[in-house]
Amino acid sequence: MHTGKKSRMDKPDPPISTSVPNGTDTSNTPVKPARGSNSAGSTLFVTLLVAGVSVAMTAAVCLPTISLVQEVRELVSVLALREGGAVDGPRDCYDIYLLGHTQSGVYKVYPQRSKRGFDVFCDMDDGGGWLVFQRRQNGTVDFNRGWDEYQTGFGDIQGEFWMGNELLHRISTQGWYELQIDMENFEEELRYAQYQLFRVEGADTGYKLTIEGYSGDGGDGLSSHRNHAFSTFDRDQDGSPGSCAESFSGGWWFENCLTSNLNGRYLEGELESVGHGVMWAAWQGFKTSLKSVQMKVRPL
Ligand SMILES: [Ca+2]
Repeated sequence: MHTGKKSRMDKPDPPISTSVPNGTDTSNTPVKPARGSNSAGSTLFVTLLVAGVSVAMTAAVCLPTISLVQEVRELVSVLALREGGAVDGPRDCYDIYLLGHTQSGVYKVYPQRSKRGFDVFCDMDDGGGWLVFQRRQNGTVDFNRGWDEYQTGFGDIQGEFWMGNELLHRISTQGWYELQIDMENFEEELRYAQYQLFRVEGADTGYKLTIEGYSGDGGDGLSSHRNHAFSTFDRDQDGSPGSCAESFSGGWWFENCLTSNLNGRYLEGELESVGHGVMWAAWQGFKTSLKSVQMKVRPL
């Protein structure tokens, strides 16, 4: 399933009315917060709601029906925000794709029905709807970072970046996600690796990796890292007596220690020592660093 569109079978299309992936953060919707206690605010609001509906019903006698429908929709939206309800925006890039956006770029998503939106990069090629959470392409961003930066993300979303483990966790656990890794070496050969199931567990597990079902032509460089927590030079949670992140640089789901490290140092081509560099041993062996990589997820 490397290419080709597909339908999202497991969930209905999101409503278009509240889905605005244009950089607008609906958490900033100018809804005046209730003052005083919540119950007082709710009571006042319900009173206003009843009064508003009564007025609207009266007005409906002489106003077009569509106005009444709009009024009710707005009231329901305000009620949802007031009461801490969810914003029914796009949860991932595939939702955005279903809304008709076919141009790759930065969009806002609301994973786990959060009220806050997050800017992510969507790859609308290759079948469309891919959410890119990692990219290497020229070595302009240093990937040898500590735990906190890998948790919250770093880099340039238009260039090289790591989206962040916490957001990756929230996105990958809101359903069933597949992973695809696109790779290129310095001979400009292209390969990919795809996994039918990919998820990153929560911070309490150390962002443990769940991964199953390899296919592709780049070889399986990740299954051996299955069930391992994420490690950085300042948080060793690997399967080695030493520290893999210290030895090989970057943050990764190190075991003892690695068959891949796509967050390794950006080196060019052949290496003098094994395991360093942007490495995917199943394709290029342990002594070759890749030219470009991107990692992306899409709901099954
Ligand atoms: Ca260790």
